[in-house]
Order: sequence, then structure tokens, then C-alpha cells
Amino acid sequence: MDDEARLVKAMGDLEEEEVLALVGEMLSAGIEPLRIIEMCRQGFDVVGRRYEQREYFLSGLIISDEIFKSVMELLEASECFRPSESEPLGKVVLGAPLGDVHDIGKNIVATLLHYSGFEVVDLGVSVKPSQFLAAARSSGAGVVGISALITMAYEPLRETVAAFEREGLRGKVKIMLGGGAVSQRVCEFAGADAWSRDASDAVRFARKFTGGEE
Ligand code: B12
Repeated sequence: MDDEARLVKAMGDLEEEEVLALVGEMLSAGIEPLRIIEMCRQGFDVVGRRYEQREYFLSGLIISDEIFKSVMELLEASECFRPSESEPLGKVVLGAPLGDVHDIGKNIVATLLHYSGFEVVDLGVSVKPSQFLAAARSSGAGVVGISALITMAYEPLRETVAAFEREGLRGKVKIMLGGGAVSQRVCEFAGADAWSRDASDAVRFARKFTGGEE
């Protein structure tokens, strides 16, 4: 088994020491932090499946969150994320939809956007449509990113896009979706402009939506 497969397995098995040792080794070997994050994400999928099969309980989900926080601390301490020195590229409002408290993916997206030169207005989790609207208005952001992990959030996603429509802001504000619960169908259902389950696409979309190069 190679290091990447071992990392997915260790994350799935909730073996914190093993996860951190592997991440340390991979960083020393020059593996891209986004690749490390992707392996952890796959490990989270294993945790999610085991939770569905009742092999893990809520505590398993909580432990996976704790382990990943330590991974992010290691990544940040290694200074692999470097601040952009350019002028701010634009503003992005970010949040998880109403009813959804998952924020790991959203925080990764916030970090990448920030280090790519965007100003991020992070509204946190369980954000009401009216809060997305108010933040986009007051900040003048041209992009809203919503990170959805649970199916219960589909309706709030649609309501959020509808609220921008109703207020006549759809021409000025692009809405991108991400997170484990989104897909092309969900994007169409909600009426959003783009979707992805890859954090780096958030930067690509934001560049495109603010008139820059993808
Ligand atoms: C950790 C976890 C938790 C933690 C979350 C901690 C936290 N601070 O976020 C806690 C313990 C709080 C939790 C709670 C619950 N959870 Co939970 N949780 C998970 C788990 C294991 C991992 C989620 C995760 O962080 N993945 C890793 C990140 C990195 O992935 P990601 O979010 O998809 O983000 C990536 C991309 O999608 C992309 N991205 C993310 N956002 C955006 C945004 C944009 C714009 C773009 C472009 C890209 C992008 O970038 C990221 C990096 O690539 C998942 C299982 C899974 N397979 O994901 C279940 C899961 C999401 N949870 C689930 C459930 C059921 C719950 C609970 C209801 C459990 C309960 N009984 O209370 C509660 C929900 C509470 C609520 N109302 O939201 C279900 C949801 C099922 C469903 N279909 O709705 C899942 C799928 C588990 C399962 N298979 O059953 N959970």
C-alpha cells in the first residue's frame, strides 16, 4: 500500500497518530497540500460510509473532524499556503446553507480563496438566505459560495438563489455550490451558476466570475 492509500485508510480508521505521521512524511516528500487534503477527504468518505452502516456513531464523525483539524494545523505550520501579494481580486461571500453545520470543506475553500488573493466574507454555518443576501449587499461581493453536505439543505439552497433573483441581484452576483451533497442536478434544482466538489474549482470559478483568468 502506498502512502496515499495508507492515509485514506488511517483517516477512515480514525487513527490520528498514523494520519499525522503520514501527513508529516508526505509534506517532507514535497507532496502538494491539496493532494493531502484530497486523501483526507476520501478518508472522510470512508468514515461517512461506516457511519451509514452503523459501524461508527456520531462520535466517529466528531473524531474525524478533530483529526482533520490537527492535519490543517500541520499544513498551516508548514507554511505551504502562501499569501498572495497581488491586489485583492474581489470579494466572495461564503457559508453553509440553513440547517447545515458542516464547515470543514467550506473552511478549506475559504483558506484557498484567501491565499489566492480574494477577500472572504465567511458567514459560518446554517446561514439563512436573507443573511447571504445582506452580506452580498453590504460587502458588494460578486460571488457567493455555498458549501452543502446534507440533503436537507437542498431547499435552502434553492431559496437562497431565489432570494437573490427576487431582489434583482442575480445579474450582479454569481452563486457557486460545493460540498459532498451537490451535483449537477442539485445545481440545476437550485438555479446556481456552477458547482464542484473540488476546493480549487472555487478559486477557478471566483476568478472567472470576477472577470479574471480561470
Ligand atoms: C465530519 C462530519 C461531521 C461533523 C462535521 C464537523 C464540521 N466541523 O464540519 C459533525 C460531527 C458535526 C457532523 C454532524 C452531522 N452529520 Co456529518 N459528516 C461528516 C463527514 C464524515 C465528513 C464531512 C467532511 O468534512 N468531509 C471532508 C470535506 C473536505 O469534504 P467536503 O465538505 O465535500 O469539501 C470538499 C469539496 O466538496 C469542496 N467544497 C466544499 N465546499 C465547497 C464550496 C464550493 C463553492 C466549492 C466550489 C467547493 C467546495 O472542497 C472540499 C475539499 O475538496 C461526512 C461524510 C462525508 N462523506 O463527507 C458526514 C455526513 C455529511 N454527515 C451526515 C450526517 C447525517 C450528519 C448528522 C445529521 C448526524 C447526526 N445524527 O446528528 C449531523 C448533521 C448536523 C447538521 N444539521 O448539519 C451525512 C449526511 C447524509 C445526507 N445525505 O444528508 C454524511 C454524508 C455521513 C453519511 N454518509 O451518512 N458530521
